[in-house]
Amino acid sequence: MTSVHDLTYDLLRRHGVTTVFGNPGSNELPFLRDFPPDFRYFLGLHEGVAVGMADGYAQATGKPALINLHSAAGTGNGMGALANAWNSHTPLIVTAGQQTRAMVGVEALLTNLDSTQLPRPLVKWSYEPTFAQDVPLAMSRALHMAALPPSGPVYLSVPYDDWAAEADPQSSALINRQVRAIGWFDAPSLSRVVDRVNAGKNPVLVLGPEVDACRANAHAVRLAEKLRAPLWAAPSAPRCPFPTTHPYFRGLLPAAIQGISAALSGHDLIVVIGAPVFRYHEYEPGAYLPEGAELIAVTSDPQEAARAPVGDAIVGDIHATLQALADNVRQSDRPSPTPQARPAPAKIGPGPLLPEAVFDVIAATAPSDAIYLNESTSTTKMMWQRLPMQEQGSYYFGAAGGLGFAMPASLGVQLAEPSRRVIAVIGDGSANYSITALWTAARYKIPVVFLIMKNGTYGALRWFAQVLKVEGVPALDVPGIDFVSLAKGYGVEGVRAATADDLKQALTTALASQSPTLIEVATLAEGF
Ligand code: TZD
Ligand code: CA
Repeated sequence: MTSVHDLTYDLLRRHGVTTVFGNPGSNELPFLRDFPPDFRYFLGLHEGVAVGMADGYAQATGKPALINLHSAAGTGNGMGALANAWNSHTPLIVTAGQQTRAMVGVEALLTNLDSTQLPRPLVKWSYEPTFAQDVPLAMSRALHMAALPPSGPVYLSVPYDDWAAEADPQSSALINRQVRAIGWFDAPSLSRVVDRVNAGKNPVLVLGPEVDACRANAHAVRLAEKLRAPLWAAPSAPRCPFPTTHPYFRGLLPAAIQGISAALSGHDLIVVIGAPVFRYHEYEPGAYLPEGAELIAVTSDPQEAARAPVGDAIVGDIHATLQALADNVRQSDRPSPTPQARPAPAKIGPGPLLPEAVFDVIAATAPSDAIYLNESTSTTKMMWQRLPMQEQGSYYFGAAGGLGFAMPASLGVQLAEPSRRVIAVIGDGSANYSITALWTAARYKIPVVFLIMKNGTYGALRWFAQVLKVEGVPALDVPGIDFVSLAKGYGVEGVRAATADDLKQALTTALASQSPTLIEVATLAEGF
């Protein structure tokens, strides 16, 4: 006989899903029994770390990743990280062990009450099989649902006695099933878009994370160059869709209604690809678009298309759309957009470094294909200005703004990209939400460089308090955290850098190492 357990592992294997991220409890032990040698398990000491790692891994591989959490409490601990995964369309299969079927009714300890409701609304689909033989079908459906566009997290709760049950022999047919979404343009739809783009007198492109996620960055460059259109990264972009060193690149759009229309003013056509219109943050009421501008958006997500307050939208495959546009738009003879001035090197005085100076040191020291994770919340704009990000998959940021993403996600990205170096730039506030990721980095020797920007405060909140004109808010400072000691406690090499030279030296050593390193650098909290 074949057990539900063995058939499910065969199914996962066939989908190439042989990496499990998790934190186990008693309900999960029957799933993890006789863990096959061709599978690997990465233990997160907190579920936010397990989900964040899987998020980074799935985004960097472009494939679904499997997570195994402990019942309701484990799911709850992972929910903050799930908010980020939901917003970045990350294909994740979150599984959780349910109490054994015979004891769910009496609500024995570790019963996941209303299990399918718990992770909503941060999953596309949520399910608990009604009998053991339904588990392989449920897992098959979860794998397909997570990956189909718009991709995203799904949830599967499995009573622990199901794994030992005998599988329905017909379930083996699931193993070879393929389910694919294919996206292309029919000729009339394509020529309608191409005609509109060609008709633009002064178009501008706004590119979002989906461009990077579907590896269409090179088509984006081709499109921009054919149109001779300047180009912005979408507001709050959690990935970098375009080489930041390209002369047409303008930067990261501000995340405010008024700020966006100001930045895009003068353009008669705004073409948004792979982003919602728009992911705003601070509220600056005003016109959604500059005077006289039209907008066309392309997204894989019907919700994003439907909720945009202005413009037309196409729901489709981002890679196919960018390729078709780049192939079919007319080569413009407009003058090329003038390159933006590079920021001047930051001043270096005595005492703590300006954060700009930290980025200058990183830019001068890191390899050109380095991958950056950002969770230094008050320095995002200068990071985009100062760090060269040229290759696909060079930048990741928690897509819901939920802190605790970057430390674990950097581990997942590094596992997916062993030949590139991963540098996670993290604020001294943000570093605490998933600090136990340090242990996982040490345990599995994942050579991420954690660079902690220590300004002693929740800088972004101080800035926001100014925006909102609120005073007297308690709890905005986080002084006195010794990250070098924390690193050592979790088994990671920790160093303190006080000057730009120290930092360069520490970063050079860290990048030459095969093990993780944490570098703590004191920075100035400017303007707040
Ligand atoms: N909790 C969670 C899970 N996510 C959040 N985004 C916040 C709280 C609120 N928050 C922000 O949005 S930014 C921020 C907080 C607490 C300050 C982060 O401070 P930092 O970085 O030290 O990491 P800066 O550069 O000093 O802002
Ligand atoms: Ca800080």
